[in-house]
Amino acid sequence: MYRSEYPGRPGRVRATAARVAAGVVIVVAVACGSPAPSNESEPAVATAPAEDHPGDDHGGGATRVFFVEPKAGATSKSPVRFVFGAEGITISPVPEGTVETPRPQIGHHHLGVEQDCMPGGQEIPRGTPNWVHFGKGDNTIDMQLTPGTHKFALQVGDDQHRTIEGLCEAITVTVTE
Ligand SMILES: [Cu+2]
Repeated sequence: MYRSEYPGRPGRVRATAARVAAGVVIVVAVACGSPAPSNESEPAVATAPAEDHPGDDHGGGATRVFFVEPKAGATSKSPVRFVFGAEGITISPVPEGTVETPRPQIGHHHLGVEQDCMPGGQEIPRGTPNWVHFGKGDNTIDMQLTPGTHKFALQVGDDQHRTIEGLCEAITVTVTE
């Protein structure tokens, strides 16, 4: 009897363990693992201050993005849970198919690992562990990180994954064992 033992790979692909070149950080990106971003169903109304100069940054109507956790300069054990917050802009899944025109006042999160904030209007790299896209509109990720101090940039991009001016925050986090 013919026995074909196919020595193929085990058919399981585990969550892409992306290794940053320098071996500094090992990121286990499970961004797409959370299937229920149901808390995003309610469109956050972007209130433009009616009587203020557009672009002026008054407390009430400020458009900003920020780390809910960890806090800037925090010390944390691995895995580190990241939670992102945004104000004045709606965080929403990227529409399927080719996006001809990005929807105004709408974006999604990106987490840059060992990255600084990017200038506005630039395309956020894809296919690299250095930038995790949260194209489903989600706002949290657990990351395995090596001990040491790491730098993260939380950057909002539009439906074409282009940075939106001013919508970024960068922090450092120190990871213990
Ligand atoms: Cu993106």
